Amino acid sequence: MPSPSKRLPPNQQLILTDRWPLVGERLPRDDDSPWQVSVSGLVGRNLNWTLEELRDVSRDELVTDIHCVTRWSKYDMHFRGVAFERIVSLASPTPEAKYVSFIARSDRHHSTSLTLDDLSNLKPLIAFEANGSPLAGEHGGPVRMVVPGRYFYKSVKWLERIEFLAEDQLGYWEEQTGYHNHADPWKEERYLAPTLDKRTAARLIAARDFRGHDLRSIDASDRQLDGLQAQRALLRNANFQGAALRGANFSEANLSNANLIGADLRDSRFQGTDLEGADLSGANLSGADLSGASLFGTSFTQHDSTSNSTINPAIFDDKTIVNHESLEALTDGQLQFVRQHLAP
Ligand SMILES: Nc1nc2c(c(=O)[nH]1)N[C@H]1C(S)=C(S)[C@@H](COP(=O)(O)O)O[C@H]1N2
Ligand SMILES: [Mo]
Repeated sequence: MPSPSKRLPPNQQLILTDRWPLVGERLPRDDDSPWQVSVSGLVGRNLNWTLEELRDVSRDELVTDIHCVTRWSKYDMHFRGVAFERIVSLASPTPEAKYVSFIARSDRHHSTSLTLDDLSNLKPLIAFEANGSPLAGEHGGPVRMVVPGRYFYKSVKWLERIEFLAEDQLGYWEEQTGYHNHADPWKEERYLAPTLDKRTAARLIAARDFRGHDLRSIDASDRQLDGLQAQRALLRNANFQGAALRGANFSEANLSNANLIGADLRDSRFQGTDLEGADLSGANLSGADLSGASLFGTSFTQHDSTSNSTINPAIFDDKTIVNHESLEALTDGQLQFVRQHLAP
């Protein structure tokens, strides 16, 4: 365990202790057949349990901190279930097995994978209980993976299948949204390198029209983009630091983990925008409309630990709109700041 001062990985924020945000799918597949958890692939023995049988394998405990890629963290979660290493012993993977894919009982057959080496170091748990109660359905109940030491997208909810493989099988988020396949929060392995080529990026920036485009990780820092049209654009991890974005329209866009530090966002629109993990420190939000925006892990100011004070605050005026419901998602420090500076 890292020392207390080093306990929070870089650029993460602590969520209030009584909160546990919901991320990704909300429910398992609607399916009447009995829930089974199977182990297959490159193993000496295929295994197949009912939930009761799996629960009876052991009652192991795991206390761990959760770190979501959208920048919220939660300390000291207590989980109970079956240690993954027991499954490895029971299934005896063959020497060719190098990867493990965890597949969910969900409509999109959600999955994620890890190397067998990482799994033996990280000691994950097949969890049935969290903090003394059965796992809530929305959090992956009756059974989910909990993988310590990786961003939480490596922990599949509603576990149904475990496959031992010779070649990697990229998971849902890794494939669809470009989340990093290694996902180490201490190395900030959030995203793979951008796939967008520089010429396309330059052309779209010149046209100031991003509508509906997939522009993940685009670098538009310090650009003149007043009046930008970016409705429904995919802008995860985009860099708009210091950009001029007066009157820009980001309605229904995805700006998860985007850098908007110091941007001029006067009279801009973020209606229904995903701003999870986005950094708006020092941005000018006078007249901006953030109604219906999702604000889990969003920052509006930075905290300087040396002077223990707030630095680089966002600017609000009496025309800035943020819904009460959206504020619920902020971390404590951010909430206090916004409450103090936003007109009631
Ligand atoms: N089946 C399934 N598992 C999933 C996801 C998902 O969308 N579907 N999202 C992942 C992500 S990104 C996170 S942060 C955690 C969220 O778990 P929680 O909703 O219990 O907080 O689940 C992970 N496991
Ligand atoms: Mo996540």
